[in-house]
Amino acid sequence: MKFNTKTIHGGQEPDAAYGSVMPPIYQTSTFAQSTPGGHKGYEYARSGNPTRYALEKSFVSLENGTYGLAFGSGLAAIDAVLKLLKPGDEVISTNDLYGGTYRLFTKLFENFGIVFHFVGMDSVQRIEDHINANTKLIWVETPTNPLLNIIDISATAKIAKKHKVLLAVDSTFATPYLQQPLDLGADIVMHSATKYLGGHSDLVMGALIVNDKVLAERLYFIQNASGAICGPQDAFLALRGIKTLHVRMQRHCENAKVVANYLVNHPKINKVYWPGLKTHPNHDIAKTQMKDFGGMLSFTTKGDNYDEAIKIVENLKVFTLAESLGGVESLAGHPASMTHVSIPVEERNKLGIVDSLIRLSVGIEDEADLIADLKQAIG
Ligand code: P1T
Repeated sequence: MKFNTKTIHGGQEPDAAYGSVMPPIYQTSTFAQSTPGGHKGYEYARSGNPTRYALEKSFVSLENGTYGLAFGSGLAAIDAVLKLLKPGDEVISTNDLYGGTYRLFTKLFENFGIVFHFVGMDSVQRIEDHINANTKLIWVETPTNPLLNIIDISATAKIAKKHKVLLAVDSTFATPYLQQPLDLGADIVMHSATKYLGGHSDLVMGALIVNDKVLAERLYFIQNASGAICGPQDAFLALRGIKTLHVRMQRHCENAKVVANYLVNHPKINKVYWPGLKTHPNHDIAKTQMKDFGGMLSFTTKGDNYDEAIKIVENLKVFTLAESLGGVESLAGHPASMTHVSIPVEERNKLGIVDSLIRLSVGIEDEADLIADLKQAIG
């Protein structure tokens, strides 16, 4: 089945009871048993729910995986991966990544004795240089949030395999429409389904997809033991959102290209971060591992100051100033004071997450309205 058919039919067939084309919302916490253990596949809804299972089958189909798990948020999914580890284990993580992931790693898991190395992953050699006998996990976010760096998944997977270390890829910005990390050698692909998979800014959810049975069983055990599942209503909404993933993503990419080209030629704009630009340092890797370049971009102004950036995001009218991304509507954010505030300021400045950085999640509105809005806001 091709990708554009999988979004609609992948892992789905009409419901066995009445032929309902959309999976019913099984709004229940428990399932009747005829005798202890005598049930129809489900016993308690933390352990499993048919609506959630339908969504997990869809995830698996989209990522060319074998096992899928749906969580109550993207961070709950990341939390489950980190619970595979023990005190003393070491993680090599992308240095430019979502502030909430950084916060989870440094403010929670460091307390449990996990050691993190935040590394610029533009050099695969740099990743290998940090591997030692305690290294258990390489955590890659690509494209990165908010600077849109692209990390070579295949090259990283080769190193992970050579050293028998797990490779997990947060593929939230790409979605399975643009890249499929398991096919490139990753062991775990993770999504904040809150974003493009849901696609309508109406739910919070996370996903993990893997191929290895033992790894899937360990993650399922963690999910069931810790309990960070998503509810059946949200599973239904995500399934509905996924049905248009391919058409939405195509349009997100087209609109982002128009916006990126507009900003590149704007006299007040300094840097534009979008992997589709030929001047982007990782453009060639993006071209090989992604189908298109995505709907996320960031930029700085020549004025390069906090007040100017804040004025621009406040002036926007079609773009809504808000955290999050990946919905049909365009959003603007100021990473230094919003999504990445958990990263220490010296670290942010070193990475390029400066006070003048503005991040756009380019939606699927008419491109002329988006450009007109940017024009009036930037001046
Ligand atoms: O918000 P949640 O569903 O828990 O997902 C966390 C997360 C994980 N990974 C990436 C790459 C993300 O961007 C996020 C969430 N990001 C935002 C809310 C944001 O505005 O960047």
